[in-house]
Amino acid sequence: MATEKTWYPGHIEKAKRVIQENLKAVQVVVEMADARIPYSGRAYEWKSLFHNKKTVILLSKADLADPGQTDRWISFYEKAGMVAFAMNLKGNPGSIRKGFVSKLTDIAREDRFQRYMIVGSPNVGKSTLVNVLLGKKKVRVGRTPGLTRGIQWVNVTDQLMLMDTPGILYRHLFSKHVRHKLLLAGCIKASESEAEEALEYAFLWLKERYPNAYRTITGQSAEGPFEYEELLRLVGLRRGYLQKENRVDRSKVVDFLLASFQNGTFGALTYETPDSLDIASDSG
Ligand SMILES: Nc1nc2c(ncn2[C@@H]2O[C@H](COP(=O)(O)OP(=O)(O)O)[C@@H](O)[C@H]2O)c(=O)[nH]1
Ligand SMILES: [Mg+2]
Repeated sequence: MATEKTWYPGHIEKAKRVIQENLKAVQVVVEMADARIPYSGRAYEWKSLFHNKKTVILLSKADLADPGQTDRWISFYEKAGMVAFAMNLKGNPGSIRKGFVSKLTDIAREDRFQRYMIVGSPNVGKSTLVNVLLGKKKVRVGRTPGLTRGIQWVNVTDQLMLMDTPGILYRHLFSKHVRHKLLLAGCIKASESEAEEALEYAFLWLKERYPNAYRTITGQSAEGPFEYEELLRLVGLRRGYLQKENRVDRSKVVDFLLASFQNGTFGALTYETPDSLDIASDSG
């Protein structure tokens, strides 16, 4: 696959191995997924990696996701018998700490020493969470997917320890739609052509699910025909991304649009809903 190198750096395989080796040292695995892609964000072997462990789903970046859909996803996971909750990790540190500890202590209550492993795809917010819980900047946080290289243990309190881990993904992300969603959430990098496919996917999704956002971004009505090329041109003209002879600078438009989706500039949007899910094609 042409893009494999960009989204499967060699250290992911090692990360999975180290995670498995350390699983016995924790009582609970906290699986983090971006609230904008609560299912596709778990594009790794969660069944085989964590099947014997208590697993909690933490939907991060809740501030960037559609709150109604976040509630639906929490019910989706709760119906599957899991503890699930959502957080804006850029919010008030005090309430994040309180919320996290109250969710988790219920589960590990029996144990005097609580040890949690924080896992998830690259860029989902694992280090951010650990930093907030620590209350001091001790773990590196960055925009570049894959910044956390090694496993690190941190003591939150005398009784509570966390393990921050590097991001994991399937080696082969067979589903194009899953790759598109991971890209829109900033969990993987991709070639420009794949970025364009993801944008086309995003526009179609918005047209159907978020007509107001679609209209604001493209200047087009959601009832009208869908012309991807025309949308790029219109966004380029509106942003003034022009080259010689007033031709639209396509790669600038693509970069702008992708970054805007990733950063949540276009508003609180969720890229998949429990009812939209094609679960059969989503495993890798
Ligand atoms: N808006 C928003 N940004 C977040 C949230 N959590 C993390 N981020 C940002 O996402 C990026 C990746 O975070 P990081 O903790 O390094 O991800 P990691 O690769 O999973 O360790 C950083 O720019 C964070 O500031 C959140 O809840 N909301
Ligand atoms: Mg990290």
